Amino acid sequence: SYKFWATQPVPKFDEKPEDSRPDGPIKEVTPEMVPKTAAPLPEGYEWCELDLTNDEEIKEVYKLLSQHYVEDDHAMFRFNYSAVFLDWALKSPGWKKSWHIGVRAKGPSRLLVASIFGIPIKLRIRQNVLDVVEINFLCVHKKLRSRRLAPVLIKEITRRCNLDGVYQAIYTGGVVLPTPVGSCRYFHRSLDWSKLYEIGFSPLPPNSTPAKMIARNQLPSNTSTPGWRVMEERDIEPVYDLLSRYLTRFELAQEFTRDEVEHWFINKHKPEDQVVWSFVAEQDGKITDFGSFYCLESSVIGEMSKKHDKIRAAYLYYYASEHAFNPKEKGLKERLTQLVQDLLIEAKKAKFDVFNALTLHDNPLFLEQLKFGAGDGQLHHYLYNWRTKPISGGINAKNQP
Ligand code: YNC
Ligand code: MG
Repeated sequence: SYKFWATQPVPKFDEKPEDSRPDGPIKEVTPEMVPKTAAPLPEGYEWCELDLTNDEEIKEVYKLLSQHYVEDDHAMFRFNYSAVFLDWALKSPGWKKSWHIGVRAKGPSRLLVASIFGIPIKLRIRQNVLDVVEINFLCVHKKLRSRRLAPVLIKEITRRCNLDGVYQAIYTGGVVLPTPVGSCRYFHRSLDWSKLYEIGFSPLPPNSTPAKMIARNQLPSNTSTPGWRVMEERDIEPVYDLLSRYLTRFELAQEFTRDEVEHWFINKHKPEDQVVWSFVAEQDGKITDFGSFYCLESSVIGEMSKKHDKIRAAYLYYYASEHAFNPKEKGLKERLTQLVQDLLIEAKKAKFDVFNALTLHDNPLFLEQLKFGAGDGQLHHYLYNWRTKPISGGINAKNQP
């Protein structure tokens, strides 16, 4: 099996970690050998570039993904990335239209039936900093599944990145492919337990009652981190400085520019369209802490959709604290627990139903104490055309299909 992936520059499952070749590309690409044109598609379909500066085209991508993108294993929920989210996620600094690829049906409908997207980022993998493409939103219409279209899309985005001198990629997925560089699990923290119970997301544990579960998930009404407030434009530089230093703790992490900090963390939308929420703690004029989450709804698609049609989920995004560097301060575990509790309080205030986090970065320090429970979803992280030993923590937290 893995007929396609066996042909690609990714590690085989049986490559031993003790086989300690130095970090580096698996395959050298000769620029002259990169094809100048796209491979053909099956009869009746054609390639297109998606123009995300055009609201109509964003809506087409929204429609494809809202009907055909990732579902949970039991087909109860499907991610419902909003048009505003897609605009934010795909038009980050340095974005290129040529890395926003679609497949359309020929003929008058020109229906969008498949997509794959890349954005450029700088990624540090241990001691190496690389210009890579972050791949996301690979999607094929349900009626075109199992026709080997996905490999064609993957090869086409690879070709275009190679033409631009980019030879490595990072991507994530719930499916097991050769070979994860790291794997983590989703954890969930109920904010509206009753709603989550009604749609079959949260179980009622034996020996508990709904009243007990609601009480257990109560949060304080006020935040407790000293100097806590919404992040503003004037905080971009200090957050950039703090986050950059914080991310050096990890073996695999994105290297942000100042403009990326602005793009990813400053909300530019009206309240009903808000995608990202960011907060800082300021003490004596200094930013000591930073934390953020983003909004990603899921559609309820099974029987339960009669009760509620959407789950409003907040996903823990990046955070950083000076307490990681200052041994005189209170411990990092205690501080992060307080900071993320404040994010939970803010998410509750912003009417989220659930707060999700992965077991990466420093998250294992606070998940249990803050009453997150393990979900059944896994998320695997992959590198394309780069050999390195598996990584235990510290992975790019944003890329979550
Ligand atoms: C997947 N998620 O194993 P083998 S995540 C990569 N990522 O190949 P077909 C995947 N490969 O086993 P279908 C994959 N899922 O023969 C399947 N595959 O080697 C592999 N779902 O292709 C699979 N979105 O077209 C097999 O399958 C081959 O019709 C089979 O299409 C797959 O965005 C898919 O989960 C996922 O829309 C498009 O099921 C479809 O089933 C679908 O016959 C719902 O494909 C939505 C969904 C995936 C979300 C994501 C990250 C994608 C990363 C792609 C890899 C990028 C590599 C780097 C490229 C740039 C390099 C440079 C420079
Ligand atoms: Mg297919």
